[in-house]
Amino acid sequence: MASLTSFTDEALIALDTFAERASGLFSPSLRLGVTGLSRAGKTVFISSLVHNIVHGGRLPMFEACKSGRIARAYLEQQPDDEVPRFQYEDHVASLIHERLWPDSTRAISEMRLTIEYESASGWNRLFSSGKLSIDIVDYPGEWLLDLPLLGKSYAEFCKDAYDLANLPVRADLSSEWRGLAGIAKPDGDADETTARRLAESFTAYLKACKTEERALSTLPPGRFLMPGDLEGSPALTFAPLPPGEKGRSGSLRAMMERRYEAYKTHVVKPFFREHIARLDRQIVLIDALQALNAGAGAMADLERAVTEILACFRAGRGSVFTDLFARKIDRILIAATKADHLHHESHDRLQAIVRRIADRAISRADFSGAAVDVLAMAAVRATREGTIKQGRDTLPVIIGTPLAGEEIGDEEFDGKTETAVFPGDLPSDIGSLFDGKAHNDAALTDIRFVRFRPPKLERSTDGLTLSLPHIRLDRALQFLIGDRLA
Ligand SMILES: Nc1nc2c(ncn2[C@@H]2O[C@H](COP(=O)(O)OP(=O)(O)OP(=O)(O)O)[C@@H](O)[C@H]2O)c(=O)[nH]1
Ligand SMILES: [Mg+2]
Repeated sequence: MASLTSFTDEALIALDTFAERASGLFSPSLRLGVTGLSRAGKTVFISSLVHNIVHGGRLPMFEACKSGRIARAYLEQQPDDEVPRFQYEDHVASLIHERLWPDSTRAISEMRLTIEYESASGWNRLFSSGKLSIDIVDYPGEWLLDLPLLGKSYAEFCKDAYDLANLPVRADLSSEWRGLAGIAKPDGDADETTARRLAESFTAYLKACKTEERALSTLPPGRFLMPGDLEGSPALTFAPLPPGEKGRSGSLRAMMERRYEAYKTHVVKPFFREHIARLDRQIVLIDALQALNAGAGAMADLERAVTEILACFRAGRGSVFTDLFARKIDRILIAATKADHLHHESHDRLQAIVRRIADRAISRADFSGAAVDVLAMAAVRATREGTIKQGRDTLPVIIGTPLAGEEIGDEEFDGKTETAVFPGDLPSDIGSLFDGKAHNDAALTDIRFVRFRPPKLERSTDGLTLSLPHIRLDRALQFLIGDRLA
């Protein structure tokens, strides 16, 4: 991979990191990266994490909480004034009171959660402040897709885009854009109308790849799917051209290349520098169920996206910035999200699938020096478990309220009725999901995948609403921050 950033970026990041470490001596803080492609469950994870810590949720595997050492947890003013605050209260209100999931995140936001605790050991009590601030940033998952672009020239971007567009799972969706690009004249004079048409057509192709039926993941540039404040901006008016020689000055290819480079410099690098390079710990959320449901092409594409993105966290060794950065993220948790869609008997298999996706990513990137763990979890548990009798068999089922419009077979749900669903099993031989022999358009498992509404919360005897139920959020917290509260 080409060098990630220029010297100026390296110096800036080194300076930032140094300043933060120095200030961290006085008031300990930890930047937790919640990484995940769009719809992986970042916003729900952040909301549930804060709600459970602030409201003393059931977190038996989170040691500080279990042993009653957390005195107080609250939201505080965040460190970066220029970043909007994460709308925690709104997200929790809609999850709990309206039983609605948050909308797709359209812009960046940040929040600081401060935990006051009592150290477990007398020694630590003497030297620690008994206070830890956790800074968390939420952003549209699409933007992560841009990080790998930092290491790619325009020529490499074009080649990769064409290689992907020709895959069986994409060829029909990309044909219109490839047709347009095929008749454009890369060496002809730069022309704004052609550039705009190509960018629009390429964007339409990326959007089509993202629909539920295809559920593809490797879809850069991320701002084409989620422009944020760049909506309609000329910074997004470029597209890949058929691979070829470098364009002469003034040509369409030269203009596209210039805009691609400007996109990296003015859009991608600042995001990387300000939000990604400063992380101390990271949880990577992976929604494998969506891809499994869509087929082998979607699984391969998910693995590709995760591998490329994780490589950015450990790329280009040997520079001032990467050496600093590489030492910084010391714990990475890879989490299979939405495990509440499966009966707990399948959780181990879901975990194994995500471990397999991550194993490949980790073996290609260099994660030495960081502790890595893998976990199947649900930040918000929307279902409970039960059994139903069918003839002489007893089937494990999950019970929840499917979202309005969800279907199983001929049945369409109304969003109000609680239903028992037999979710089906994940295969015991997960190798078959990755060996590429399965058909692209065939689902890989017989899981019955429906989305559920957030759960109806129980009330305690004194009428208080209990905190959001989850699966293994406590284990995730113990791994991510447990040692900092020891
Ligand atoms: N059942 C269940 N569904 C979940 C859970 N977490 C997320 N979901 C579902 O996944 C969808 C996406 O979750 P978000 O938290 O909005 O995902 P995100 O990663 O923030 O997505 P972007 O903002 O688009 O990047 C939600 O609307 C829910 O349908 C969970 O723990 N359990
Ligand atoms: Mg979100």
